[in-house]
Amino acid sequence: MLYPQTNDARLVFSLDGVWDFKTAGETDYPTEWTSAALPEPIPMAVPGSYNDQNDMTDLYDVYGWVVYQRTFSLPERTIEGQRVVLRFDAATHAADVYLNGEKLGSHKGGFLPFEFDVTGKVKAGDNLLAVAIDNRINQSTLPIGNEGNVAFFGSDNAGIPSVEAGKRWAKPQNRPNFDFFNFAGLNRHVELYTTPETYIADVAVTTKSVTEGLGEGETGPATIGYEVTLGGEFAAKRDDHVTVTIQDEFGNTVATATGAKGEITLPAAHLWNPGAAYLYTAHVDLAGFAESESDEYDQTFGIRTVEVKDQKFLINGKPFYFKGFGKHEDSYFHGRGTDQLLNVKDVSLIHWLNANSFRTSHYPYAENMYDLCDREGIVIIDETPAVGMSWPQYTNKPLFEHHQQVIRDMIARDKNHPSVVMWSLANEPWYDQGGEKSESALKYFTPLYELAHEVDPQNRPVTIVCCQNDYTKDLVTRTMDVVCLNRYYGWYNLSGDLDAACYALNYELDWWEKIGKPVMFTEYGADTMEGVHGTHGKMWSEEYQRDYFARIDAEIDKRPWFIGEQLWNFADFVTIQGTMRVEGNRKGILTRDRQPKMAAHFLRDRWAKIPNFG
Ligand code: BDP
Repeated sequence: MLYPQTNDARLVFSLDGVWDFKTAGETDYPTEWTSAALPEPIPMAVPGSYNDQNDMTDLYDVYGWVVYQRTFSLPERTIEGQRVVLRFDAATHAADVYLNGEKLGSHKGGFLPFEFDVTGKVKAGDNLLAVAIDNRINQSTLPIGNEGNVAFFGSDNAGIPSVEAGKRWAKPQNRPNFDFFNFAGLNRHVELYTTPETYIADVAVTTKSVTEGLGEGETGPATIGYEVTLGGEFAAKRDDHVTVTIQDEFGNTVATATGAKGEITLPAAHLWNPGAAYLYTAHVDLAGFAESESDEYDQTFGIRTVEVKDQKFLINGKPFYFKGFGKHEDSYFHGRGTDQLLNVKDVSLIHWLNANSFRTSHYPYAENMYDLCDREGIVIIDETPAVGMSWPQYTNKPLFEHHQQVIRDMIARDKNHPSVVMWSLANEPWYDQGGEKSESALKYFTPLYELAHEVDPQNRPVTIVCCQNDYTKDLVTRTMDVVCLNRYYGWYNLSGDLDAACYALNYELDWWEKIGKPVMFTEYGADTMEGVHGTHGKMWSEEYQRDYFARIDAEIDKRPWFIGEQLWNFADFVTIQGTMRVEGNRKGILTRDRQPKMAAHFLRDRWAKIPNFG
């Protein structure tokens, strides 16, 4: 699905702004709210999570449905004879969409785009758009929610003997099987856009070969492949009406090809490299017999290869070392709402820290962050929202099918980003129980691993991020292209004892060495309250976090097949309330308002000395 774009053939209308909003029921919403103005609505900014936008009601406590509404009008001349599409960059977690009282459809999953063809349904003049959104998560959604009275930190009924069997005193609430707060709503942009009736539906660009070993600023021959998919009535007959023009960073044409599919060799190509991005544009033209059949689209791309070989992660044939973190889309007031200013700020901090990469823990992020990373030479591990899984979900067929869909949609959306170098199928599925339980996880994830390889035109490496576990019984992690470890030796395990933590880590790493795959950290860290200090750096102090990274990092430095360190977390973030967290997860090396803790300075110095390649 192409990101909407305005050009000679297309027009985008933003539907961002202040919408009307109302909380509805736990399991439903009044149907009249979808066809007439909402009674006594409150204002709600889009994009943005609704949870932190109003102080008269506790929107952190919403469980179930809410309804968003707005009106908009379009000049007739802009939509006449055009295909008109209504697009949501995301709606978290499930949505029913109504235009002028008619239900357009539903979508499940809170982190990927979906759209509806509204040609003939959208009118010139006033239109009423209503979106009902459900924030409930359960055993068949991604991410996973617990049902019943199982809480992530703390519980409700447990341990209260006077509670009658089956009776719940606690109010119904989401019980995420993960710690980040379940921010919901229209977190991302909403747009209407037009295309001609016969249109460019998709563009995929791949790198076939590059000149390996090029230094920064050097050029050499490279071959790229492209495939354009057309949509609309005449799509089948128009493949030979497609022209692709490749433009360099300055907009100069460097090559042209005709036909919907082909290969192009550039004699002097600049490669996209971490820390040294170079972006080309594939300008795709569809020439029709009539204006309604003529379309165009600009797809940016980078020329680079990615491959796992001999326990190394190769970008353009050179061994890459990941320096960075897992992040969250999380900020004051916006919740998980798209915030370009914050993205720009975070990217500047990534540069300041001398980091080169991050993981989109624990869901695909808004597209504009990937665009920024393409441009800034930052490497991304792109993760699905499959967080909190465990047995018996590995035998849940509807969940498996949803997981397949999410993988397809994520790769379809992000396939052209040079910043994306690896797919993560899931975060910390619990699968080290042994026997039939471990086997069922292997049966569940093997086809997903194969699917990711199959649907990615660039065939990037595929991984799964595994939790602190009995690695000898974990059958899945070792089958991935890269072994990604979330490890908390010295925090959740062997808490406060860094000598023991280093010993246990080495013990485990000796085991992984025999597996023969490249290994990296995708999480390790320690909760740290800014301003807490101590001469001997005890847990929660800024000294402890710094010493923790210094000690653990010294151990991984001894292992040449250790291909990267992505710590947990870039910044503090909000979690569900509970007994384990004070104002959220404090493992950030930055505070939630992006100020550095002591460890950030240590890592900045460390990462300055570790090159991207080597
Ligand atoms: C890991 C999870 C991550 C948590 C982290 C923690 O992958 O989402 O925030 O632990 O507890 O298990 O800090």
